[in-house]
Amino acid sequence: MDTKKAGFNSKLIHAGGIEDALGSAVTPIYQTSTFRFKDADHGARCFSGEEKGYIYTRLGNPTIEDLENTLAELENGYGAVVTASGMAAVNTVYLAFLGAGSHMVSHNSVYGPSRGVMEKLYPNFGVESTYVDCTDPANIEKAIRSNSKLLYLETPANPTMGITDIAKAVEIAHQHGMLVCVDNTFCSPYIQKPLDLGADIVLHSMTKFINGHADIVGGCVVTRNKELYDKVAYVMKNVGFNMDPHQAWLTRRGLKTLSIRIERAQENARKVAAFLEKHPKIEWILYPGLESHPQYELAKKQMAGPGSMMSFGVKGGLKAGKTVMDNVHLALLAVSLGGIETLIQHPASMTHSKLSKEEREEAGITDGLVRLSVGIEDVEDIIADLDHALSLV
Ligand code: LCS
Repeated sequence: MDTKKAGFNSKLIHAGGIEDALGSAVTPIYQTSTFRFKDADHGARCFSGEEKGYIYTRLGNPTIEDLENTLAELENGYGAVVTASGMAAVNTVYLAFLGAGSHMVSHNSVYGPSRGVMEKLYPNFGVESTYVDCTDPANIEKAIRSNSKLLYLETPANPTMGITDIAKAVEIAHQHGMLVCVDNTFCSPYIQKPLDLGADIVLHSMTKFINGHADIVGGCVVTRNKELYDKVAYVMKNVGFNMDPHQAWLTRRGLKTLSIRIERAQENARKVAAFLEKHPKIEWILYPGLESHPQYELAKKQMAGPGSMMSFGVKGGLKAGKTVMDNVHLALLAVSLGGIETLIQHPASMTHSKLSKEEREEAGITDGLVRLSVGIEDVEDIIADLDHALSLV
């Protein structure tokens, strides 16, 4: 079925465009490393690009392509590449668009390793970076230098839930000839479509909402046009960031239920956030669906819903937060997010522990911050679990 003009939910189920010869309802797992040519000339034509054909799984595979085609359609992009992890997607973008003498501007609170690798590894290759609070567009403008090539955003940011105005940031970056990449992991294309807001590149850790079942690690990069697609495809294929066909198949299966998973998790999250906001032992909470969120209006404008991620502080700081994390029973004390199960974790000692204390504090990742990814369980059970843990503080 041609799903180009179909609605989002129909795309989730039917997009991909790979049909197998036996008419299977679901694109099969082509668990093969290599593909047989009909004859030597056919092989040569496949390599020259004269004829479209599969050659070798790192360069292309029907199960992987089915997932890539679907992601490109969902994000309204030209094309997508999928990668072995979200970090492989992040590094695909860095390698494709940065090099010796170039400079990147980014938000100070992004996923820890996305910043860590840029500050630790990329200076070895002559790449510079500046991290500022991009929720204030004036800071982006101030950080731009004559050699700035890429504005790398993550919104809502992990784990501070800070929201950057994508359209405004794009306007500023494009005036300076920079490309804009948005890590859309916290939203998925069901909630936010950065390319529609003017961004050039969008990426995901598909480990999270896209797959949604906490059983694979994966990533993807989607681009606005062919020129950018060719650059990310070159890196993915030649650095060898490619995804395995079985992993791609599981991800494509998980993706089919994206809308209903997100709607349910979001409905639960609204209720959990309302519960936490009025709980006497909660000091503060940041959730884009609460009017108390500093960018509540922007979230309403830019996102189709507030999602299911939030962070909060318990009165009594880190010690009190640990009491909560150590006493939940339904929520898993585990990193990752965006799955069907509720997860709770402590960024300062876990996902963002490799940043310096100063970097964390400047970014708002305080020692007392607890991050919650609300799942699709019965909301009464999630609330009772948190209520019990909070009662022990
Ligand atoms: N981007 C964001 C926003 C992320 O949250 C993560 C992982 C990545 C990229 C990297 O993706 P991965 O390689 O893990 O698939 N975030 C994690 C987190 O917050 N807890 O555990 C992993």
